[in-house]
Amino acid sequence: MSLFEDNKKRVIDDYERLINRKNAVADCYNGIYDRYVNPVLTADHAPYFWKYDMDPKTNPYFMERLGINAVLNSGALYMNGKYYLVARVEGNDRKSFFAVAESDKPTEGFRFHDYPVLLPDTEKEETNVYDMRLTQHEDGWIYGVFCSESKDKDSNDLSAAVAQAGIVRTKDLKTWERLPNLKSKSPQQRNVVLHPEFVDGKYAFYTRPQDDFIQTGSGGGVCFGLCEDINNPVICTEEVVISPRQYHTITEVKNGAGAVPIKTPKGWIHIAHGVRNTAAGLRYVIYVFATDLNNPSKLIASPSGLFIAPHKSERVGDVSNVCFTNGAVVTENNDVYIYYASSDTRLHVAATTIDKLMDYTFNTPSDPLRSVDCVKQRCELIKKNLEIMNK
Ligand code: M1P
Repeated sequence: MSLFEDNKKRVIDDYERLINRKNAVADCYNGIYDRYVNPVLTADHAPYFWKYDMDPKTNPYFMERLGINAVLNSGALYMNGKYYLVARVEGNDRKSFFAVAESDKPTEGFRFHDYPVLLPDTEKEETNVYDMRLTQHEDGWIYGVFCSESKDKDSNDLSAAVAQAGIVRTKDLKTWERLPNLKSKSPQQRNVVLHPEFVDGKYAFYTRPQDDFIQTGSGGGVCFGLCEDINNPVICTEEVVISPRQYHTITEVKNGAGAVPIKTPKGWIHIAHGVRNTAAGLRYVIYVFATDLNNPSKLIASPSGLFIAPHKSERVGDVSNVCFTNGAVVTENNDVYIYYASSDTRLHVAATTIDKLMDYTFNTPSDPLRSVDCVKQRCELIKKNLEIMNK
């Protein structure tokens, strides 16, 4: 065999082995969810024909021409018995794009469609796109809300950027119609999520107003606002804070909506992310809160602290110490799969059920916000347990 054929065979064999690899529950227990041993998507899941020129005349060494650096933050959908992920795929050139991967199983076997998503090019200043949240809305469309990033032309800083919420919609995850970017009072928006139901007859968005591209500044946390017309999307109400940033908590520096909220008999469960600062840089973890079924802007439960943090090798990657989610699905059996990325590098899954998620959300005590009260809270648990254990 020629060098070209040798290398091609190796690459194709490795790819097929990876896609067909079985996954298993990882050996770490908390009773809340199961982690899995292998990530569900990595840079190596990008098809070889996205990266290599397969023509021996123009690529005699079978060399990567357009490499993929990372596959991460993914919107998720469960539809007609199939699991769909719309992942953020980042090329070696640092530009991200969206691509749909699908599988018959929630925890393994994800294979990308032949072509990435071709977004209609309606925002001419847009340089980068990432982190799509997929909402199956009661109006019949599947909406994708994502970060649309462009250079901040008013700043002398070369890396200054503006983040806005881009909106697309589809019925089949193949053809995408682009709507105008969402308008709100905030100069910057990221981590915007569309609520799946009308609220007071209007479209409802979870927003994250921020003064700057990175710093939220005066932005108080995850907000909620309504929009009359999705074809001309403007937040027409005050953006009210529903999950505030708080001093000395996991949301001190910033937070942001994650997966589309999950409807349960007790309320809407939100799986979001919170960010704190450390001497080693920002630490991103996933946390949970719940809002009222009839008034999704009203916070009704706030379990204490983090829900998922980067674990073992998840801690290390392009942006280390990051755990981030923008997609979760619920099956007809009330199984819940939460797709989360680690360290802006690869995508994992955590599996739980609606019952467990409700138990966690509504029966985990909230953060008393001071060490002295946290230790009292823990002592009450210890006392109760020792009484049971010593009976
Ligand atoms: O690098 C960590 C995350 O940073 C951003 O989140 P936030 O807007 O809350 O800072 C996002 O760009 C996200 O993609 C990224 O994973």
